[in-house]
Amino acid sequence: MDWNAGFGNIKGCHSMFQYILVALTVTVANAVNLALHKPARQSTTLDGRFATKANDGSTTPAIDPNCAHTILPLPGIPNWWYVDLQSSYTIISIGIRNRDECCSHRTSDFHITVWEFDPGPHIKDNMEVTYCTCKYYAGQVPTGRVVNIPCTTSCIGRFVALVFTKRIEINICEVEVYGTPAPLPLRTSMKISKMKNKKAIPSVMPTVYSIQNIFQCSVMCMKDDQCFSFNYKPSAGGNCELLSVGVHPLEETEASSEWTWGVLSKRIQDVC
Ligand SMILES: [Ca+2]
Repeated sequence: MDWNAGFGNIKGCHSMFQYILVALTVTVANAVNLALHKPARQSTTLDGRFATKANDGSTTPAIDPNCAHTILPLPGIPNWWYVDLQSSYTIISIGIRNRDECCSHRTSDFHITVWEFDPGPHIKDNMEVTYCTCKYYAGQVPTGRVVNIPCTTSCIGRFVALVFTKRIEINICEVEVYGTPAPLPLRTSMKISKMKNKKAIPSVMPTVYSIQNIFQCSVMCMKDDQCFSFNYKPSAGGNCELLSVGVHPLEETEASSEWTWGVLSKRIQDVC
């Protein structure tokens, strides 16, 4: 896993936090479906029911010729479907329609993830740090119906991937994606270094969050103008500690098999 590859181009004209606030105030009403007719891909394909059938604009809830269909995955390999929006957006919500004539239980229990970079055909191998989870949808999408799922985390990216947790074929009749254009590029970029098995020791109590993955911990740090580095461990509760400039000298670290220390080597700067 190339940590820096996942973060080297995180940029924004204003602070990312400002844009997130704006994005959250935008309603989906009259919004454009960003996924429509964009390139799509899925883990496997059964009988010509390609990934693009899930964003072809046909919302009829019958499998042919309207819906995408994969085969049963190998054990330990998730089934997935994703769309390339061909530009970066702050994702606000998605809509997903289930089939109605058979097997509707298959469209259930999936992560809606947003990626800055193409997750490629080996999503499982890229799922440690390089994406943002907009929402985990637990349960089944109602038979033949569409559900609109708002993101509970504001994610910026170009690729929206549904990653299913059950080992089962997936059928998706239509996916719609809504969002707002991502922040304009900055002239400066950010680099984050990751040091595994190490934890920075702050001189005062750090700001602590419970975060799903290390990517989100790093985003929290980027949103905080005072954050200089962060400690993260992959467990529940208080697993993301944000450390401010001046709180700790760089050499004050300790060895720890649980923690990873991430350091921002360059701050995002507003050039507008
Ligand atoms: Ca369709």
